[in-house]
Amino acid sequence: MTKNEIYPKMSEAIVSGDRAAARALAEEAVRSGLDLLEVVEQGYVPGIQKVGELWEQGEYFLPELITSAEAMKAAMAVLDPELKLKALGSRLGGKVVIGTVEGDIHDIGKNLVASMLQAGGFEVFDLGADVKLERFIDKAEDVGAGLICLSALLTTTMMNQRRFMGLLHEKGLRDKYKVLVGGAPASRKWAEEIGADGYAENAVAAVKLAKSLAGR
Ligand code: B12
Repeated sequence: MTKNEIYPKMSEAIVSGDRAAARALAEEAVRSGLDLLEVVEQGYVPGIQKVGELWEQGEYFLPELITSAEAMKAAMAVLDPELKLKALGSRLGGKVVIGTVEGDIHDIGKNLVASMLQAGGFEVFDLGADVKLERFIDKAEDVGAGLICLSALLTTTMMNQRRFMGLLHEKGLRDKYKVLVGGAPASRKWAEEIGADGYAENAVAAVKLAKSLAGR
């Protein structure tokens, strides 16, 4: 299958919540030697974006969202190890701690950012979703990370990105780490307002920004 044939099928597999198809198409992409970063961005991400639109238009409800999210995870379970392998040769020592802030269980976007950072040569410590703010700091201290990435998808939980900045200041650690924020309600203006080091609207932009903050 060519890219033009396979990408719409990937998107469709996510929109229809077809886990088996999402997985099989990812396997086919790996077998055919396609650029897997492009596969994620141009094949699967448009699908999950479409799901978001359908939800906002009231056409999709929670069960559809959950099956689409599961399909996305099935595809990423195939692609992630391959992206990691690809990154091994180019690891340049940047360590990143990433997670979705406490109170928030959305993890699809965060997982994409984590995968792309890994593929971009960073060593990624993914704490998962609904992560206590202190854990980000504990982990970063533990592994000697330079960058902390906070994802938030709810207008309520984005306040935890602000709280996190306060916590870093309180602990006297603000200058030790670069902090990136992201997720649908965040913006460049928000990052500035809370004193974070940056905001990126998608996973590709996040990698670019992380590299420039890491001086690469
Ligand atoms: C899928 C989804 C779910 C799934 C999540 C499954 C999962 N495992 O993640 C389920 C069904 C579980 C869910 C639950 C809920 N959801 Co929901 N969900 C969505 C939906 C449709 C898509 C989110 C998504 O995955 N997008 C696709 C990914 C690829 O995009 P993304 O997350 O934005 O990530 C990209 C960028 O933002 C960026 N990025 C993300 N993180 C980071 C971090 C950094 C550091 C950087 C630099 C960049 C970055 O890069 C990513 C890749 O390009 C959105 C609607 C929308 N349009 O966003 C609603 C949405 C986020 N949900 C919403 C709500 C209200 C809820 C619930 C409260 C619903 C309920 N009543 O129970 C619960 C939340 C429970 C909780 N405590 O967290 C609202 C939030 C409203 C608000 N403004 O606060 C939204 C906006 C829908 C709406 N319009 O009402 N949801």
